[in-house]
Amino acid sequence: MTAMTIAGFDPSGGAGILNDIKTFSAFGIYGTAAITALTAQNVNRVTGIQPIDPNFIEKQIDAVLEQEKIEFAKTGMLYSEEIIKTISKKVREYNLKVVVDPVMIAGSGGFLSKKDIAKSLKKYLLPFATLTTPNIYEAQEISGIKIENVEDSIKAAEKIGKTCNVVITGGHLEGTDVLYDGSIKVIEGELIESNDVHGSGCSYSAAIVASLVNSNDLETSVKEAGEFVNKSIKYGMKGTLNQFWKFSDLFI
Ligand code: PXL
Repeated sequence: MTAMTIAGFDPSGGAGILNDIKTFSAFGIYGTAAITALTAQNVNRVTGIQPIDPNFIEKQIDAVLEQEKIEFAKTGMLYSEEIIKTISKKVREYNLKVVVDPVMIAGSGGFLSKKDIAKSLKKYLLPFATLTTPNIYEAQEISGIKIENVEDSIKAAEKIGKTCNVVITGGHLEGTDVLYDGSIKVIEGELIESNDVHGSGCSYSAAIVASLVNSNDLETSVKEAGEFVNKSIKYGMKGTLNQFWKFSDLFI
């Protein structure tokens, strides 16, 4: 039961591949990772970005897939059109079912992508994706529709849905997620006030992948991931990721 994350490295451990691996573990899934970019950051600011050479990203993916078959993967920070094209090629080469988290800006407001990334995602990666998981700002960039309420979110989901399945997360819409997987499903959620949400988008897309690996369908996976992230925020991201799966549990 293995999954892969293709994403950026956040040394604070809150987001990016470190978060994804912790989330996979919380679901009992073994995580593998290909790093697309190094970042220097903490919860307050991004102080540096070092994108990885696309040829070296390919090498990482090839090395992992040479060893074992992986069905499901997620992408996070991809940074540039060049990297997006490379990932698109690999997704097709290995028939990966990929959940695309269209990361654009860090929670702190720092940029994690070049501008026009939405256009590149739409053109090169979303047509091959199993699902994309934008928040309302990312969904606005992808769809060109301004989102101020759930009605707008539904319109944007229908538009993005012409390219691939989508769930627009409701962190900015009182917790209401809008899923389009052939038809619209409005998933009411509870909004938990917190300043500790750094990495919650990463956890969400990784949890969807983990739930898919655990043989759940898309709608169930989306709901399970929503509950996981809610609990993580409620009890503190750090606390919960550890609480779900403890090494010591193996020996009970
Ligand atoms: O949550 C978005 C995100 C994705 N990837 C990396 C990040 C962040 C947010 O800070 O640092 C590497």
